[in-house]
Amino acid sequence: MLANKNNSLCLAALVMMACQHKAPEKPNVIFILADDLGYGDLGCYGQSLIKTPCLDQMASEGLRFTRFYAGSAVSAPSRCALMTGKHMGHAYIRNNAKNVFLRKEDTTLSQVLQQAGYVTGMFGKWGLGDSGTTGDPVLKGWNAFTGYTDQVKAHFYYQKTIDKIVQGKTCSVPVDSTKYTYEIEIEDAFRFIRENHRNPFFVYLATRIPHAELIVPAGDLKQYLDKDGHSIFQEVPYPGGEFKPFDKPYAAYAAMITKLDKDIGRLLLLLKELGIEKKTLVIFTSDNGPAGGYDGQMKKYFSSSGPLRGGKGNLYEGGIRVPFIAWWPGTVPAGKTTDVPAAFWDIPATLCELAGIRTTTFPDGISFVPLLQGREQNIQHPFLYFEHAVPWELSFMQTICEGDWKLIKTKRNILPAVYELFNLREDVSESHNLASLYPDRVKELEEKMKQEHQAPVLKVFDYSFLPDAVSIPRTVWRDEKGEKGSLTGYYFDGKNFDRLVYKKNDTAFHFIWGNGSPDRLPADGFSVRWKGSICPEETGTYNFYTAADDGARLWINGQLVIDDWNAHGVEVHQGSFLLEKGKSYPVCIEYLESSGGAEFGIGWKKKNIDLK
Ligand SMILES: [Ca+2]
Ligand SMILES: [Ca+2]
Ligand SMILES: [Ca+2]
Repeated sequence: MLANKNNSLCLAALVMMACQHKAPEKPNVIFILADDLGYGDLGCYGQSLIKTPCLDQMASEGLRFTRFYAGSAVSAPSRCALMTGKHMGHAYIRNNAKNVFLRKEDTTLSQVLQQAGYVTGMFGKWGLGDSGTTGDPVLKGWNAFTGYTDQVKAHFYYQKTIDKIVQGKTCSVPVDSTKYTYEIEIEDAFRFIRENHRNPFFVYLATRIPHAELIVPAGDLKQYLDKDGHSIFQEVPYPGGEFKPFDKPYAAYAAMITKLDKDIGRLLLLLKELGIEKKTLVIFTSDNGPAGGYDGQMKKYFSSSGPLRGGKGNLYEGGIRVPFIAWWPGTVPAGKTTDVPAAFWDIPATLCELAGIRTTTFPDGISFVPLLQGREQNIQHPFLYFEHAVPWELSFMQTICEGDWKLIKTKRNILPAVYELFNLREDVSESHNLASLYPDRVKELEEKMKQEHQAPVLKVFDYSFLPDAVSIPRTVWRDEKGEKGSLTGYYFDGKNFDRLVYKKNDTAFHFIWGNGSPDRLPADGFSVRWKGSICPEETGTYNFYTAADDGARLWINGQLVIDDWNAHGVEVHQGSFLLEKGKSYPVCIEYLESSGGAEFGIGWKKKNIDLK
């Protein structure tokens, strides 16, 4: 009897121990990704004009990161980093581009969580693959989806259809075109959480708010209007273009953020109502820096980048550093901040660790579970690497952040690369370039940049073709009169040298007019011709390069060396010519601006083998 009693006690103790040691329950995860919301757009990050009481409350109950980085400076690559756990030097998708989708071999966080028993739902903008492609949400680990697979379709809030997974297929289904489609996504997300709250679930709420189109339902706009219905902000009305004209875009932007804020407040209440708040990690962040409204200027008005320089589309801190709040009552410490640097490619590693999944799928990431559990983050990235191109200006930016130091290398068309070195601790707004003071540090960081950058699989993301040409020194130019140091320029109204407006000598040939134009010429439809001769100081075959938006032509000694007389965004063209030292060769350079942006540059690079 006694022995038996002891045995049963032992058994009870063993059962209890077994219970204590069983794997921790898989937490639910709700990952909220705002679109183009800046580092300074939330009250808890210093915003004073836009109201975000619920997110501020969430931050006071959770952990606020002050050095969290998005995957990239624009949507698609940032989301690719988030889903595939790869930084921009390794990622498959490295920029916004048409018809580029995740491939079969690009395993996503959602696929891994789904395989581990999570029910997965995505609501909002996907942007990594349309229906029927290899990046289709159905193939990428989603049980449920309501939103838009296509990034451009996702710009519009009033539409006739929305994309959904219906019976295992992603299809476009009709919706009430008077309904703000963001609300449909939110309703479906809430429904999904209610229906699945007993399972471990993963919700990716990729809200399209506050990305353009800047429009909200009247009821939401009202709080930013005065009693006469005027915006309380100094508005810059939008005349129309991609979207309908609108006189209150600033109020709309603020109202979109406050609307999102309110829904997040409701979401946290829902978790409490369902009794799952202690087993649900909620993260709020944004996919890249602020776009700054239709004119790009609105971010100044709202200080959407906070103290940071730049915004969407560049690699200054304002383009990539984003708000990041983690909330999980009882697990994530309340009311704390951390300045440990982390980035989107750490998310898969982190969520997999929380879910008890061991995987080698996401090697670029480091789990920040210790931070979420209020512990010391002992393993940190030695540095973070980013790259981003702006195709229409042929510019390619790379950056590496190592501790307090940040190096940015910018290559633009045929110009030599520009290096900027900042100390983020002393100069968070990146206003003092220290590159010339610390050449060794620049070299060392550039070496690391090279190692992190793998050649992209897709040509559209490859900028290695940009030549390292140098400006042609003015000492080789002779004007039409044979005077050293310049060429004679003729500036014409019209695309085909129609009407000479004036003549002036130029000494350098890199012009970025943008939407402007040279003095007294129209913004669109002008042409320039430079004449004179070139008198090289060394004999050799020279590669000449033009970078022009739109066209350019180069003649040397009556021979057409570069022939690019077409209307297009900026393109680099090249041609070579053998020049002998001391000889003088007649030169004619022509430039054409048709419409849109305007820029022109010419450079050269001497070939290694000289023909003496
Ligand atoms: Ca975005
Ligand atoms: Ca123009
Ligand atoms: Ca143009």
